[in-house]
Amino acid sequence: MSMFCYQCQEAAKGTGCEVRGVCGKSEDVAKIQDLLIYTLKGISDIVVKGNLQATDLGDVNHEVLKSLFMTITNANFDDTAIEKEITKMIALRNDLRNRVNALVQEELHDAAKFEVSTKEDMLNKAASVGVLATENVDVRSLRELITYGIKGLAAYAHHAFNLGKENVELYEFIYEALAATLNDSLSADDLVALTMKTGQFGVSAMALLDEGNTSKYGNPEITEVNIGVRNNPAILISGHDLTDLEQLLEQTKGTGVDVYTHSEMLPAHYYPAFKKYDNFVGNYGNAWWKQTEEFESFNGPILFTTNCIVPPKSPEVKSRIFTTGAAGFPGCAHIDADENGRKDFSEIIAMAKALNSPTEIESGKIVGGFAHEQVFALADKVVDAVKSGAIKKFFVMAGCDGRMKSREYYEQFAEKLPKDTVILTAGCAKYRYNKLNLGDIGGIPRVLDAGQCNDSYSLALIALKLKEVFELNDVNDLPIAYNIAWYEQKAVIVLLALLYLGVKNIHLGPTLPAFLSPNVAKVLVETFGIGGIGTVDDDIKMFMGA
Ligand code: SF4
Ligand code: SF3
Repeated sequence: MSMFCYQCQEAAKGTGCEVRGVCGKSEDVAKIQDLLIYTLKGISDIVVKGNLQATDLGDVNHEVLKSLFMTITNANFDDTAIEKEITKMIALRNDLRNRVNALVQEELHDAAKFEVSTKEDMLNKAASVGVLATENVDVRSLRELITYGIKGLAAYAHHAFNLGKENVELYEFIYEALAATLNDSLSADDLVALTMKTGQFGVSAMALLDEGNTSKYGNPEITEVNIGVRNNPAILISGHDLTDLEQLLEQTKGTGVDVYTHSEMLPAHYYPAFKKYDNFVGNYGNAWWKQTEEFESFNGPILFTTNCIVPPKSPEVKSRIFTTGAAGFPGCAHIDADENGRKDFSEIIAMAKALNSPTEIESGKIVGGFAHEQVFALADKVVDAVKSGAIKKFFVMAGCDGRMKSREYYEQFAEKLPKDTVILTAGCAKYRYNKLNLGDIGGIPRVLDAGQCNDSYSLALIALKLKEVFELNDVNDLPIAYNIAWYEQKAVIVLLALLYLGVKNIHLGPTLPAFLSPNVAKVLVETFGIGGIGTVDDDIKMFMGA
């Protein structure tokens, strides 16, 4: 087998990509991503066995976050960039190894000691350290579930770090968890317990990012976002990093170049701090997987701050794509930060000026900004609507969108839900129904968008607030159903976070993860009532208790 990856919902045949990723990831990229993860596990082994303190590790902590982020689905396809990262992380790893005594050094795992110098070495080494290196399918399943949760957690911690927020306990946990995935003495029960702990730290990571975003940019507020276009040249910004957006807006203001958000950057419009930019004009397009055609008609340059990149088919579109941070694509210009974190986007701005303005593909507005503070401000209205029976049930439909036809389920589900229900959403899953005219209930829109996937944290806070208001002991007694769509590893950490918070009976679709072995899936079903999806009509009946 040339490669093996089953970390996302679109894994080939529902079991795993073995020749080339459905996402477009090549065999080489898949393998060296495996080797990068193995290197990070080696670093973690040294930190844990050597009892090193995360506070003393300096840059290692941030580089580990970035490396993990580079391996998230659709973040980085650039084998050269990943090779460089491996070389950098091996050097950092070796420095750490020299800080622990000889006895500890003797106990270290191969991941903490192997050496590679050429790409060929890397590919050879990668062949023996990937997912399938763990033979027991249940142990493999739990190790990967933890690793994918850690990838999602690291992505959120990386954004928080960019915003100047850190929590050393997150780093400590990342090392603990990654080192545990190398430890053959741990039982399946130990790994299940560690999975729950991953959810606990997932909550902390999302809380940290929420604090970073809201302390810097204010609390999201109800906002109408234009989905049409203006006649100025423009830049499209995609991904999840708000600090990149801020720098782009600062550098484009007064230049005559407009900025539009794409996919998961849409919720940036909800933050008060970005409303002062006259050139921040709207959102262009839909969820990530539609970018191939939408980037054609955008006409201007596109900046990816994170996932989800779809490999561009047209050389012309490719020449307009730029990446930054953990994102990367071979042949596309990558903009690095200087030592002060400043990124120079002048090349993108110059390109925008030389190109046509975007071609309009839609018009009108969408509404969002229902993060925790905004919903708390409406709490009386919401509580009254529940008490009077005007709102019968809330449906948390957060998560990711994807290209599988089976995801039409979510659009139909939203459309067919009874009119006395409200959808709470976050993440790019919303593009399946945020342009449908689902109306409102006494002024409360029937789709409340809290923001990006990480803002699922807001949805959890809203649930906890409602539990308090209704004086309930158990969050599961609320009239809230969970019908979540997943795709990549950030959705994995969101799921684990919800499980940690005690949420039961979450339905996950469009398919259950390929990385859940039958026994691990059984534990999740029996302990947490996790389920898949069926037909729209049957599921609505089931959720409404009919
Ligand atoms: Fe396949 Fe998903 Fe892995 Fe890409 S990320 S190789 S689509 S399982
Ligand atoms: Fe979407 Fe990639 Fe997951 Fe942040 S942009 S939710 S899939």
